[in-house]
Amino acid sequence: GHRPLLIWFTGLSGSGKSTLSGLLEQELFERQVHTYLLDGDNVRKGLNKDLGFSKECRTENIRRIGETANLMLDAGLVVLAAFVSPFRKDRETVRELVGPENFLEVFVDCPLKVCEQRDVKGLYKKARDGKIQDFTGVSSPFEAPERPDVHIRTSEQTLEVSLNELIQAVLPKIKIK
Ligand code: GGZ
Repeated sequence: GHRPLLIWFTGLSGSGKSTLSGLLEQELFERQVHTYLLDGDNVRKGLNKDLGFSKECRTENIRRIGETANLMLDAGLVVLAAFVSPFRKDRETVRELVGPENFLEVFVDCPLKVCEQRDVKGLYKKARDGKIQDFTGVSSPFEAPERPDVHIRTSEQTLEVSLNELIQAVLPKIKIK
C-alpha cells in the first residue's frame, strides 16, 4: 500500500506539465502505485466544459479540480493534476482543502520566451495576434510559486534529471522507497 497524495503541476502553456506528469505517472505505475492524472484533456472537455479563461472561470476550474482530487484522495489514490493554475491563491485554497500534508506543489518553470518559441499548438501566435483573449503570459498573469515543493527548470535540465527529482520528492511522501 501507499499513502494518498495530490501532485500539483503549475506552469505556463508549453512549459512541460503534460510531458512531466505523464512520465511521472508511468514511473509510479511501475511501482504499483494507483494513480489518476487530471489535465485539460479530461477535465475541460467534460466536468468543466462550461468554463472559459477569465479569472473567475480559472478560479472555478481549479476549485472543482481540487474537490475532485479530494474525492480521489479519499479513495486512496495518488492524483496528478496538470493545469496552468496561474493564481497563487487558488493553488493555496486547494492545498488547504486537501490538507498540506497531502499536497506537493511542482513548479514547471520555463521562460515565457522559450514556451513561445516552442509554441507547440500555435496558441501564443494566436494570442499575440489578438485571436485568443486572456492568454497566460501574454494578456493574463502567471503568479509563480514562491516556495514550490519541487522546482523543475525544463529549459535547463534534461527530462531524465527532472523525472528523478520528482520521484525522489514523491516516494517518501507516499511512504515507499
Ligand atoms: C491559457 C489557454 C487559453 C488561455 C486555451 N490561457 O498548452 P495547452 O493549451 O494545452 O494548455 C493550456 C490550457 C490551459 O487550461 P487550464 O485548465 O490548465 O488553465 S487554468 O488552470 O488557468 O484554468 C492551453 C489552453 O488550455 N488554453 N486558452 N486563454 N491557456
